[in-house]
Amino acid sequence: MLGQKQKEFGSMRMEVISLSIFIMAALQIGLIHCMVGFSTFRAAAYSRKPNFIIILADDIGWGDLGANWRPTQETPNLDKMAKEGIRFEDFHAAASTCSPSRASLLTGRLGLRNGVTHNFAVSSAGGLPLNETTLAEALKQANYSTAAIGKWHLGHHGHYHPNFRGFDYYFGIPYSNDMGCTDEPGYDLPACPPCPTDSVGKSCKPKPCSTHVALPLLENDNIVEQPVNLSSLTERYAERVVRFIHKARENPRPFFLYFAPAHMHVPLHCSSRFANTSARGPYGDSLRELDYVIGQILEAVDTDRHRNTLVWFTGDNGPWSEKCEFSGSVGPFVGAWQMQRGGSSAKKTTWEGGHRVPAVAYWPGRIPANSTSSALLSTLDVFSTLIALANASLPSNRRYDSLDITDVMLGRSQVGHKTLFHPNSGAAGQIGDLQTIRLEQYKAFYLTGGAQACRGPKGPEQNHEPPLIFDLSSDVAELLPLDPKSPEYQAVMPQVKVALSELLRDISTDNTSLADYSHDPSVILCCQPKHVVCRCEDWLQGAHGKERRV
Ligand SMILES: *[C@@H]1O[C@H](CO)[C@@H](O)[C@H](O)[C@H]1NC(C)=O
Ligand SMILES: *[C@@H]1O[C@H](CO)[C@@H](O)[C@H](O)[C@H]1NC(C)=O
Ligand SMILES: *[C@@H]1O[C@H](CO)[C@@H](O)[C@H](O)[C@H]1NC(C)=O
Ligand SMILES: *[C@@H]1O[C@H](CO)[C@@H](O)[C@H](O)[C@H]1NC(C)=O
Ligand SMILES: *[C@@H]1O[C@H](CO)[C@@H](O)[C@H](O)[C@H]1NC(C)=O
Ligand SMILES: *[C@@H]1O[C@H](CO)[C@@H](O)[C@H](O)[C@H]1NC(C)=O
Ligand SMILES: *[C@@H]1O[C@H](CO)[C@@H](O)[C@H](O)[C@H]1NC(C)=O
Ligand SMILES: [Ca+2]
Repeated sequence: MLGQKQKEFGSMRMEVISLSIFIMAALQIGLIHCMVGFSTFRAAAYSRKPNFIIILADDIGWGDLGANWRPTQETPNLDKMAKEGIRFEDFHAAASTCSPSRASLLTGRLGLRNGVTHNFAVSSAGGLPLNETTLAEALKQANYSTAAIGKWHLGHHGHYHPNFRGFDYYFGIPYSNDMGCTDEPGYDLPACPPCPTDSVGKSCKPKPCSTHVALPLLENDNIVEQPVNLSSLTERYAERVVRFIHKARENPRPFFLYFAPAHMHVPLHCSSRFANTSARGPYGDSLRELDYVIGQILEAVDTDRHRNTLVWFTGDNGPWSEKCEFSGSVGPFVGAWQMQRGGSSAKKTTWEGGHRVPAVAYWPGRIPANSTSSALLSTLDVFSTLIALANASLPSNRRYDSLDITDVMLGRSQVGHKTLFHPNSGAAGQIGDLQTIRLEQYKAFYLTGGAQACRGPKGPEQNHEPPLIFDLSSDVAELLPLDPKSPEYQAVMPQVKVALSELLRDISTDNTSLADYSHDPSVILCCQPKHVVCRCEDWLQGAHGKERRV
């Protein structure tokens, strides 16, 4: 489908491979020539730029991290990571749903700037706009070797594929794991029927399963499995993650690994090893599996005696509470004002449960152990922080919403954002709009409602003029808004207004992008168009590696 572009990409890969062979050869010659200088070479290798591993879980709740929330017991490795690193308490996803949150993490810009305001579909022709520069592109410019393993969800057609967005290597499901049928239905509600095996007939219909096409697994631009076997997916992700870390370390270049597992998005899955091991049911089993992979990553990182790898774990948005017991825990951030009126206060919404996510950074020797920061931070900050640590440079013809938080991470500062803007992400109102504003400990809502609760209604859409303002320092549950007549409200309200109008003015004079959200059935990833849901496992097994190109 890519035609000429695909060929270009193929030859580009060849160049990368031959370049690394050249570097390896040069290094060996160098070593032979100056055996005496071996320790100098070691010192040079040590002083090189840091490696980065960003782990982005899907739909995980703030309360799913044991170090955040006592009742949770499924995350011993993440808790250890927190104990030996830093835990960010007031850390927020840049949006409350998948594509916009991921786009902001990788560009350091809000959806109103980068154009990604809602999710892409299996038939989306577009993706993250091509003139947006990704973190991977910027790091690649600074000599990093790069890989994305796991969920992408920023466009899969043509040049929107991760291999064209700065990632040398890609392995994963190009969107959410509920965007296609599979054979071993997970714990989705209701459980989706398996993909049909007959090549003719109907794809299975029952809602909410979107099962018109089987879920594909990609390795670079090949479909290597369709439908993907979700039971063994995590094992394969872990194996590739660990292999990438070990291989990249042999390389003189530093590396950037973006690992976005399917956990904790429904359908929940785990290998038989974790099935029925948690008192919390399927969600807990799956959380334990995620934590196990984190353990494997830490182990791989810890074998590097130079300890030059920053591992940063966080989530893309809060729990999808309409999935009931198959969704995560918001901890104390229950969004009580909304709950009392019906409707969800988690994923898709701008209540804390929608965007406050667990966040832990680990870098022994650099990050002080067992530290906690209560600075106001965002997944937007991953961008500027990594760029700064890599001494990489950025296009200057656009503005960013990202903060370099190196000093906070290294325990030298407690200063984060003064304001954060939480975009509408599929709940009430115009998608992408900024109608919830965080200012220091205060949070103002101009609009509430619009997301569905577990077995319940959607929250009624309600405009607030003047806005509801909560003081999170005394009301994390967002229960009681300040009295508009109170001096506190009167003092905060004008600041909120100014902050919002300044940001909107800044965006209106920035170079912004528009994403193409059009649909085109021909872009649907399908390894066997003659099959009703594109099942092709038999064909692949017989094909001796002749995988189907996307
Ligand atoms: C990248 O590596 C090449 C060769 O290894 C070197 O010449 C170049 O200076 C490096 N660039 C940066 C930005 O470090
Ligand atoms: C999926 O993977 C699991 C675990 O490796 C295996 O037991 C099962 O047979 C696989 N299913 C299919 C359809 O290949
Ligand atoms: C887990 O429990 C369920 C329900 O009791 C059962 O159907 C399933 O076989 C169990 N799985 C394993 C791997 O023990
Ligand atoms: C970590 O910090 C907490 C509170 O800040 C303290 O209670 C605990 O003992 C510390 N643990 C270690 C291993 O230092
Ligand atoms: C960072 O990059 C600038 C400009 O490219 C260079 O002058 C400077 O020496 C670099 N600093 C480090 C620590 O590599
Ligand atoms: C927008 O892009 C143009 C062309 O690259 C540039 O001259 C201008 O300074 C940019 N504007 C901003 C706000 O960066
Ligand atoms: C991206 O391209 C579009 C259309 O060509 C332009 O309007 C927009 O300003 C560009 N964005 C950036 C960040 O340069
Ligand atoms: Ca998500």
